[in-house]
Amino acid sequence: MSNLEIPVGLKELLQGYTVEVLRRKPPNLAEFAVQHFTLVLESQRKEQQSKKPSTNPEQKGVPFETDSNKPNKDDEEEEEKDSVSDILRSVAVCAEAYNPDDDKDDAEPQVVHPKTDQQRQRLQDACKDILLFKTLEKEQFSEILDAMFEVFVKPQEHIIDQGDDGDNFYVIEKGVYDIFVQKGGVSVCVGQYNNKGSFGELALMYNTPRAATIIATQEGALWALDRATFHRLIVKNNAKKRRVYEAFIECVPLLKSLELAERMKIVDVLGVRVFRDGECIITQGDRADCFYIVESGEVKIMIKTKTKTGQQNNTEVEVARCSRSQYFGELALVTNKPRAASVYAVGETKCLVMDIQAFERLLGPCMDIMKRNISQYEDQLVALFGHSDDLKH
Ligand code: 1OR
Ligand code: 1OR
Repeated sequence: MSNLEIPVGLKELLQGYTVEVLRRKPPNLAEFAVQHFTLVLESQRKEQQSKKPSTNPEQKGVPFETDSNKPNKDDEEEEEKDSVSDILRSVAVCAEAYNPDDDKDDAEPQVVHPKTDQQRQRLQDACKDILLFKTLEKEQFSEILDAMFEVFVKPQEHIIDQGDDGDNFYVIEKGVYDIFVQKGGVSVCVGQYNNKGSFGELALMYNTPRAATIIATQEGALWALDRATFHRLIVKNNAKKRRVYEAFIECVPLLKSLELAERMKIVDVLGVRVFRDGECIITQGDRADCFYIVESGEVKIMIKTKTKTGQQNNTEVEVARCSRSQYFGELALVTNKPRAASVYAVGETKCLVMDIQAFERLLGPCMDIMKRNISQYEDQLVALFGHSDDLKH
């Protein structure tokens, strides 16, 4: 035993693994060991590789260089025009698109931006209704809060420019932000965020260029989440969400005409909210910002109408109910008017929720069906109350 030699580096290697285990508390130690040591090996190889003049061939999703796939001279000259970091970036971007379930992300170091209690409280308030965070486990949500950092913006500042690569996802703490989209070479304002909501998720989810330009109209405060953490936690969670909701979303009559890929994009941006029996989900007269699909339970639609002399009736009348796979909350979004009715949960009710920007972006193809149903509300209103002023405003 005395002549047993401990190989150089073994202690550090095992220590590194032990520290990561204690820090991350993985559920499966063997699986985590494979991930951890694969990363160690990769970084060792990268280190060796970076001493060579060629670009790094061992990035995620890139084949090893062999005699048969070595770049030819022309390619090499072309590549030299780009900086190594540009190439690595584009490699990472391509690879991400193919591998939402790749567990390598899990072993990436956790980003932590320390915050004061007051900052954390403000951050928590800003994030409490963010739909993309609604289906996360508590632990993942808390990791996201740790990773977010504060960004203060000035009037006219461009937070995002259409066509750029995506760096961060943003949650609004305060401020008003215009959304511009290029149409036929002209930049058109297609919407606005008013002191709440979030933006910048699309480029990070789908590895696409930024789809819109976002400009602050006044001084504002945002919380940003870096691309890697967004990928590690949100994109991963979305893969799970797709598995859970694929079958349900297929059964929603409103969405029948959409392609599978379009339905999956809806699932990606959906949040889930659970309401207690009797809880008010929508209040008549409020400004609208969301659209709902009932996943389980039931809701009742209640209306306070005006009398023929134009006075508001204070008693609410039940006019309809929606249950599993039916939708509500579209009317105000389509007509750009205040909510036409109040909506209450009947028993515990679970709804899938989509924000107005996603509604406009993704539900265009379903607009005809919604409009047809809206004209039925009007007929019903006339039948019940003798006029349809409350829907038309
Ligand atoms: P992103 O990472 O592409 C720009 O960066 C962000 O603007 C985008 O993520 C969304 O979060 C946000 N179409 C595309 N992106 C939009 C839109 C939008 N609205 C907000 N964003 N449309 C406007 C819907 C009101 C559709 C325009 C045709
Ligand atoms: P919203 O955004 O106005 C309230 O918020 C939601 O209630 C509304 O969208 C519809 O989705 C839903 N009249 C008005 N809103 C209705 C009605 C309705 N039914 C469901 N909603 N009528 C019932 C017709 C069967 C007509 C009233 C007599």
